[in-house]
Amino acid sequence: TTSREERCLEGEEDGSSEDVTSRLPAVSPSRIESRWSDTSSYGAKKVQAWCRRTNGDWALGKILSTSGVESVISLPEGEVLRLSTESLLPANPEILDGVDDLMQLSYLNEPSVLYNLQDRYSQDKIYTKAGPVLVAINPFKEVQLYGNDYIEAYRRKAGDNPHVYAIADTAIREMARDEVNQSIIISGESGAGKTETAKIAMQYLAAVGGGSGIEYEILQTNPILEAFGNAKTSRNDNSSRFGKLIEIHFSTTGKISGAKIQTFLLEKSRVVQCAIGERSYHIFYQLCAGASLSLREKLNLRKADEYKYLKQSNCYSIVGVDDAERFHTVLEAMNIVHISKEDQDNVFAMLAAVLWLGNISFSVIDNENHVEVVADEGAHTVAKLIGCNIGDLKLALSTRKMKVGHDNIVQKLNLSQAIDTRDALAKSLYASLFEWLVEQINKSLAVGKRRTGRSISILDIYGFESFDKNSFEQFCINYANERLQQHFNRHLFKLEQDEYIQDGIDWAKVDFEDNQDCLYLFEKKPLGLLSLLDEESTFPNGTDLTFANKLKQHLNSNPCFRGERGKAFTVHHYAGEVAYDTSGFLEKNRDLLHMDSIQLLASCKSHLPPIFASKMLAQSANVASNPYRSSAADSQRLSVATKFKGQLFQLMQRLENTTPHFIRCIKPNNLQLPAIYEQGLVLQQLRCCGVLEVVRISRSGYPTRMSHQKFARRYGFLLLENIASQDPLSVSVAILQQFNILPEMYQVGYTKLFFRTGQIGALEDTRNRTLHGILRVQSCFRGHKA
Ligand code: AD9
Ligand code: MG
Repeated sequence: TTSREERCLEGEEDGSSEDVTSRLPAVSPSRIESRWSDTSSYGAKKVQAWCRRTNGDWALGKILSTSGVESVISLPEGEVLRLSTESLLPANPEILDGVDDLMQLSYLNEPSVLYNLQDRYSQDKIYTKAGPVLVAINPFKEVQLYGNDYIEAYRRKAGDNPHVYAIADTAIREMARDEVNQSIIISGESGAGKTETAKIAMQYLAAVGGGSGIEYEILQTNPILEAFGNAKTSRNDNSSRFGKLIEIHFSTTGKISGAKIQTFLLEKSRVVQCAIGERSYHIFYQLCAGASLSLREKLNLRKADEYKYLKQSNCYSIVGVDDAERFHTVLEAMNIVHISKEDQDNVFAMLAAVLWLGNISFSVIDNENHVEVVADEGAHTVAKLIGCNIGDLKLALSTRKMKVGHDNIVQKLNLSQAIDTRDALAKSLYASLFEWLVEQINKSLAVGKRRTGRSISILDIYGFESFDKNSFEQFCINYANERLQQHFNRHLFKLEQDEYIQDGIDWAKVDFEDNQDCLYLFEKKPLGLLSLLDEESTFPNGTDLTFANKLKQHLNSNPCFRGERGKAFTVHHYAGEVAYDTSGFLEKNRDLLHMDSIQLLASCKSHLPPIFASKMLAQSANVASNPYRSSAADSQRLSVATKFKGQLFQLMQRLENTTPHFIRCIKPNNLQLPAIYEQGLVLQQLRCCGVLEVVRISRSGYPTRMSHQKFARRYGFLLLENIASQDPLSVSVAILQQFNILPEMYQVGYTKLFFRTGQIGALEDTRNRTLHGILRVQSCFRGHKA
C-alpha cells in the first residue's frame, strides 16, 4: 500500500481529509484534472507538506518520517510535531511559489492558496488572478503600482502582472471587440478596498479614454461623493454609506463621452445618531474645519464639538486626515463639476441647518408631556438658514395636523414625538441634499446627444457588515451583498457549466455554495423577511418586538434563519452569520416625514428646501392633496426595504446585460494596518466568495471558446492542405490536428470548440506571424511596383 505521503505527492486531489477543506463544497475531481496535476518536479520537495499549528494557522513543514497513520514533522522554527498523516496537505514545488494566477498551482488546497497570496503580499504584489477573477489584498499603505508609467505599460500590454489596470484594459478591449457593455463588479467586506479599487479602475479608463476633458470631471466626482456619503466607522475610516454604480460612456472612437451615476440607499440614520468612536458624514467636519470666515458668519458656524449630532459619538478627527484641507478639495471638485458658487452656498446652508436642527431643544408645557420648541439660537438659526418663519418651524416640530373621521384637528406632540420629528426632518434634508447633488453631477456629466457607443459600469457598494450590534442598515447592506454574490455565482459557475452541458461536452460538475436559500429568506412572499417587515410596518400596533416574534413564528424552519431571545434574530449569510437587533427596524423602514414638515420645506424662501419638498410630494403623490391625512395614508408610500429591493432588481438587470469582470477585495487584518496578514481572516473571506471554486472550475474548465465557423474562418488559411471548401467542423478538426493540439486541451461541442487556457495563444501567434509575413511580402511587392 502507498503511504499517505506518497499518495499526497502523486497529485491526489485535496479535500479528502478531516480538516477545513472538507467543509468546502465537495468537488469531484474530473478525470482530466488529475491528469493535469503536475507531478514531475516533486523529487526535491518530497518531504514538504502543510500542517496545522495549534493556533489553527497553516505551516510548511518537513516530513521527517511517516509510519502509516502518523507522521513526524519539523516546522521552520525547529519545533517538531507528531501529526496524523491524514491531516497533512500536499505543498507545491518551490518553482510555483508566488505564482500570479492561482490556476497555476499544482495543488489547489487552502494552505497553498493562502501561502501564495501571503508570499505575494509580503512583496507588495497585492493583486493575484484566481482564474477570471482578480483578487486584491488591501495593502493599507501606499504601494508603487499606480500612475502614468504603469497605465502606459498596461495600455501597451507590457504590464503582465495582475492589476486593476489590466482588468480595466480588458473591459475596454472587449467593449470594442464584442460591442457589448461591460461591468467591473467590485466586492468584499467593509474596509477591504472596494472604493479605492473603483477609483483605480476609473483612473485607467480616464487615462485611456480621455481627451475631451470630461474624464477629469468624472474623477472629481469621487471627492464630492466621498465627502457626503462616506464616514468613519469602526471598520473603515472612509466607509461608503451608500452604493454606487457609475456608468462611463464611450464614443465609437473609444473616447469617454460622459457618465452617469446611480446611488443606492444612503444610510440616513448616521446624520442624527452614530456609535461611539464613529463619525457622521465627512462633510460636516470638513465644513466646520475648513469654511472661510465669511461663510462661517453667514451660516453661524461653530466648531464640530458644539453640535449635538456630532458630539454624541465623541469622535471628531481621523488619524492622518486634515478635514480643512479636504474641504478645499471638495470645493475645487464642485467647481470642476460645474456646481455654481451660489449652489455651493445653498448646499452649505443646508448642512448647517441640519447641524443646528440637532441643537434645537424642547420644553415640556403640560403634565401630558407635550412640548414647545425653545426659541433659542438653534431654532432661530435653522429658520434663517432654510428661509422660513420661526413660528412655522416651531409649529411643524411640535404639532401635527391630523384627520380624524371628518374633522381636521391639530395634535400636540410629546417630547419623544417631537424629537423624532426633528430628527426625521434632519435626515430627510440630508438625504435630499445628497440626491440633489448626484443629480447636479449627472447633469454636468450628461452624455446627452453624444451618446453613441458603449459603456463600462463600475459597481462599488457598501461591503458585507457584521458589527456587535446590527440594525436595519446592516440588514439592507447585507441583503444587497447576497444579491451581488448570486450574480457572481451565476456567471462564474452556473452559466459557465450550463454552457458546457448545452453544447454536449464531457464535463464533471463542480458544486458551489449556492446562496439562493438566503435570498428566498429575504424575498419570499408573503412569508419572507422583507414582506413580513413591510406588513408589520403598516400595522398601527406593530412594534419591533411584534415584528421579531412574527419572524420567529413563520421562519424558524428556514435553515438560514434563527430566532434569538427578545427582539433579535440571526441570518446565515454567505459570508457568515449576522445577529440583527430589530430595535428601530419598523421606524427606519417606514421612514416617515410628516406632511407638516414637508409643507414647512415647501414654504421656505431659500432655494433648496422647496425643491426637496416637491420631490418628496411626488413620491407620495397619492397623499399630497390633503394636508390633514389619516395616519394610514403614510403607509401608502413605498417602504424603504421595498424601494431598495426594487433598485437592486433593476441594478441586477442592468448588470445582466453586460460582460462582467469581477474584482474581489480582501482585508488582511481588522486593524487597518500594513504588513499584517491574518490567515484566518483571509481564509474566511476566500471561502465566502468562493475563490477556490472559481479556480477549480477555471482550471478544469475551458475558458476559451469559438464557434466552428469562426475558428475555421480565422485559422483555415493556415492549413497546408487546401480543404477550405469543406464544412467548418472538418476544417476545424484539420487545424487542430495540424497544430498538434493535444486531445485533453480541447473539446468539440455541438456548435463550438472549447479550449483550455493558453491553447489559442500558440495558434494566434502563428496566425499573426503568417499574416505579418504576407503583409511584408505584399508591401515589398508594392514597393517594387512603385
Ligand atoms: V466599505 O464597504 O465602503 O466600508 P471599502 O470601500 O471596501 O470599504 P476602502 O476602499 O474604503 O474600503 O479601503 C479602506 C482603506 O484601505 C482606504 O481608505 C485606504 O487607506 C486603504 N486601501 C485600500 N485599497 C488600497 C490601495 N490599493 N492602496 C493603498 C488602500 N491603500
Ligand atoms: Mg467603500
